[in-house]
Amino acid sequence: MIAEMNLSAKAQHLIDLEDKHGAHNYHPLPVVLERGLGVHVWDVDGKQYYDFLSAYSAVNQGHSHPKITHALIEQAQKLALTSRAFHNNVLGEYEKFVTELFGFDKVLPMNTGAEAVETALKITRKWGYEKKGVAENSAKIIVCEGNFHGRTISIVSASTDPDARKNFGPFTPGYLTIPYNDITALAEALKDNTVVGFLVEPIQGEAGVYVPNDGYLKTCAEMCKAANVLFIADEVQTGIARTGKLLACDHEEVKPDVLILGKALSGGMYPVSAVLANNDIMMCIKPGQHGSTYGGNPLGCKVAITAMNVVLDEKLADNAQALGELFRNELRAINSDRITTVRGKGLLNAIIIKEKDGISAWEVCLKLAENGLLAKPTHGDIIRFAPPLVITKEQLLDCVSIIKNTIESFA
Ligand code: IF1
Repeated sequence: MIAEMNLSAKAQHLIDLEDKHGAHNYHPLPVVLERGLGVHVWDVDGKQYYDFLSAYSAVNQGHSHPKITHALIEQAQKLALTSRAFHNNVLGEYEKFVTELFGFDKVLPMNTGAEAVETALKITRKWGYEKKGVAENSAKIIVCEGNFHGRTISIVSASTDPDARKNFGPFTPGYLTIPYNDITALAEALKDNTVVGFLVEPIQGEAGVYVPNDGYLKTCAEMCKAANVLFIADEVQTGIARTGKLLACDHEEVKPDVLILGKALSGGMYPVSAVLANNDIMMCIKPGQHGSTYGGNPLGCKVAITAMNVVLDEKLADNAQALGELFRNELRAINSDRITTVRGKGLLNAIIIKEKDGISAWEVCLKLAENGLLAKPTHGDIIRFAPPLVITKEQLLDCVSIIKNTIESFA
């Protein structure tokens, strides 16, 4: 069993600094990165790795993409932040671009994924009172077991993960929790006419890349429509080409009423998130009722336009679709009883590692790092594999051999 990696004094010093001065709200792999380019990152000792986490799918366009980096620098030298107390000359251009790209009347710009989810919850409640006519303070939003939507109080109030919730109460009321991938449970929950929205991840990321049955999203969306309930898709992780289409909902030709985007919307360069909806929903929000100091700032807007153009120009959705198929087929061909499951869509994938002889997913990830590939274990036995979407076939096959050799090295 490998308990520790051999760390240089420099790396150890930097880890010690974090340990001493930073909150212990994470348990990272013992790797200290200082540079990234495309699918690669380098640690402080110059060792090169393939990045198979992509900052939890924020870096779909690859690290330090030259076009996005250039846009950031150029705009930063011109105008970074105005607040929304004044107009700026990039916001309108961005809003036109992003609404046309995703096919909605309006966008509400925020910064982080959690903020965008909060925003979607607020818009949905307001719509529920002002358009659906639900009695004040009684609106409910349906969420799924095993969800991950962020870390704010109102979002962890919708979580079923004990770590996310324990001792963070009292919680925000107004949620109904149903099992994921369960149409019958949704039908039952929709009978409550105080329900105003159904918030769902097209693939549950944090739960371990849990892909629902084909047709699940489409059926959910139709049922919501029939019940006059907003279908809210959290595509913070699944969106922006990650699963082989621009949006994971596109696989089933589903158009959400409320779309939540974040992460790769800005190519990992700067926090940009967004909520998109049509006028009948979005226009429920009036001046002074919601906002954010940084939301819609010219720097973020310019970066997001550029990052999205990279996704389109470099056909990253098609690449994710094709290489995702190849990747899962190659992983399934690895002949080892340590891998019990391979699943995913596009380049959002996970394997389940059966613990054997004291070797669990954590030890496998340490060995993968040693062999030049970074991935993070989750839930004890799952490893998520989500490389930047700019990865080539040749690079992907190289990564498959690293994974294969690593697994086989445990015998
Ligand atoms: C962390 C997982 C990924 C998200 C969805 C909203 C947010 C997220 C569907 C909030 C964030 C993260 C955050 C990251 C770990 C992570 C994650 F492991 F939890 F599942 F991506 F795989 N909706 N996902 O997945 O966005 O506020 O963070 O910008 O370190 O907590 P945020």
